[in-house]
Amino acid sequence: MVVSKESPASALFEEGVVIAHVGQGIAVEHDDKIILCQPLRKLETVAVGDKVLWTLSAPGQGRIESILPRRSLLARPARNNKIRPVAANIDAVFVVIAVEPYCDFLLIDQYLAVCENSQINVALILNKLDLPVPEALENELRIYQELSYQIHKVSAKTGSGLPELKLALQKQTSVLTGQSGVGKSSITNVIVPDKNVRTNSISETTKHGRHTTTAATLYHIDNGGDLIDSPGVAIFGLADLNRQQLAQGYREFQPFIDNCQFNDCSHHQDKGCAVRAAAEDGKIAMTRYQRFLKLTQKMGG
Ligand SMILES: Nc1nc2c(ncn2[C@@H]2O[C@H](COP(=O)(O)OP(=O)(O)OP(=O)(O)O)[C@@H](O)[C@H]2O)c(=O)[nH]1
Ligand SMILES: [Mg+2]
Ligand SMILES: [Zn+2]
Repeated sequence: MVVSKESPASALFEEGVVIAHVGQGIAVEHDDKIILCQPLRKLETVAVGDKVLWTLSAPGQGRIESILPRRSLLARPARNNKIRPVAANIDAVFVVIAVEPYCDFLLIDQYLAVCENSQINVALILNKLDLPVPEALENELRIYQELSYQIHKVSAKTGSGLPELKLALQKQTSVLTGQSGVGKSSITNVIVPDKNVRTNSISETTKHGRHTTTAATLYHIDNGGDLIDSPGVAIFGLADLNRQQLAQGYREFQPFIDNCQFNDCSHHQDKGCAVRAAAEDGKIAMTRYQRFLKLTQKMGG
């Protein structure tokens, strides 16, 4: 509890954690209770995981007065070239992929590159192991394993692999991210059994998941960890990465980048590019290199 000198009318500042956006309001958790809060108008956008100071503005209603310093932040692009914070104080991102729907590796590489640049730990979760795993998927995943990305193989349906995953989630704040329908909420349901996370079946015809989770939500695990289940849209993107940072975000490029002939090498058709040479020599996986090129094009050349 902090006593404010400036606003005697609302002298009691309490600390809380933002656990979700609810309509126009923000759910803040304090002492096992959840208070619906409005942020002060001048405040920058509040993110799930933010630690905030709030005051009671009406019975059962609060006002967020300030956001405490963040130790990390995931953001996504918003209108007017702006960046919108989506999750704060994150220690680890777990990118969930599944046997189905078909894995979008461009999205995976994007998540990995962002985490490499934000000093946030990142690992993969392969879900739906109760279904047969196509060889092409196994082969692509092997590349990530060789790059020392940890892959947790689980089935939310049978529960296999989940006790091990729960251990990896302990004593830290983690985010589950990934395409719609891969099973983020289903995994959350098993790991946080007292939370009734809505799940929906994938539409049989399109194999596209419906966006069952509409807002990132923070849950507590009984082993001291916090888990944020996020919606199946890109909750963070290349928002504030430039081209150099994207290249650094491909961790296997790092030993080659300094050997490129030009400092501003785009690692594309440039003369003397060591990264491209490494991809052609098989020292860098061609699929990863090609996705890098695709992402740089997406960034505008
Ligand atoms: N066979 C199988 N199906 C699963 C498994 N885990 C989840 N599903 C199914 O996959 C579908 C999508 O699961 P969700 O947990 O809603 O997926 P999500 O990633 O949270 O999706 P969004 O909230 O839309 O991002 C549901 O029909 C689940 O029953 C699994 O381990 N095996
Ligand atoms: Mg979900
Ligand atoms: Zn180069």
